[in-house]
Amino acid sequence: MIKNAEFITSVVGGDNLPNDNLPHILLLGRSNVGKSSLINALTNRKNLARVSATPGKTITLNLFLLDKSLYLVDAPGYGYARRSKTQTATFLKMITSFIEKNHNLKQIFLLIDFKVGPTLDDLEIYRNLLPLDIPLVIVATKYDKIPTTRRQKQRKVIESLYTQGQKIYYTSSEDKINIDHLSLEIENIYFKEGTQNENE
Ligand SMILES: Nc1nc2c(ncn2[C@@H]2O[C@H](COP(=O)(O)OP(=O)(O)OP(=O)(O)O)[C@@H](O)[C@H]2O)c(=O)[nH]1
Ligand SMILES: [Mg+2]
Repeated sequence: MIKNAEFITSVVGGDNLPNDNLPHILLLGRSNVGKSSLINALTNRKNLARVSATPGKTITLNLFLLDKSLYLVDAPGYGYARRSKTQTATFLKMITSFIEKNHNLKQIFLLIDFKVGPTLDDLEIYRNLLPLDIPLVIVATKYDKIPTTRRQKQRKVIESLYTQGQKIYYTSSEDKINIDHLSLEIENIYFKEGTQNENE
């Protein structure tokens, strides 16, 4: 379980990152998919991910330090960033710079809305992320929004679209479904990185 979480800083790309060499996980997903709620659920805090929310939605990446061991990075939703061409360009530049320059980026969590299913935007981002050499994990959010009897069918739809062997987690920040499993996925990265550092 994640015991401690704090907001550290906002960045607009791969520069000015903390120089502590700790691992990073980047959260990507459409606006409203539940990125901030997921951070709050994982860290067991009500408002952590809103600490840095700037009125007018400045486009930044927000770094949250978990257990002094790993950064969870909240990105603006790409639906929102697509409001104008300039914003799309700014968003893509920021994400590309962050991915290219951040040698501590160990994993990307790509969030999709379980009820809505993957949108064209989601699939386009997925295709762009695949060739990068960074492990990708799919997180299907708002699992509580579909009744139990219809979940299996929707899972099949999602699993048929993400065919490159990515792990898929089905989560609900509202009902705390599989939040513990996703926590373990994160803690495995602390563990791996910690072990690696000891051997260096
Ligand atoms: N039912 C349900 N609602 C959720 C869940 N997670 C998030 N929501 C709701 O979805 C809405 C958007 O959640 P946010 O966490 O703000 O989404 P976001 O991805 O951070 O959005 P942006 O910051 O705009 O990109 C809020 O009204 C949340 O309460 C969930 O697991 N279940
Ligand atoms: Mg948010």
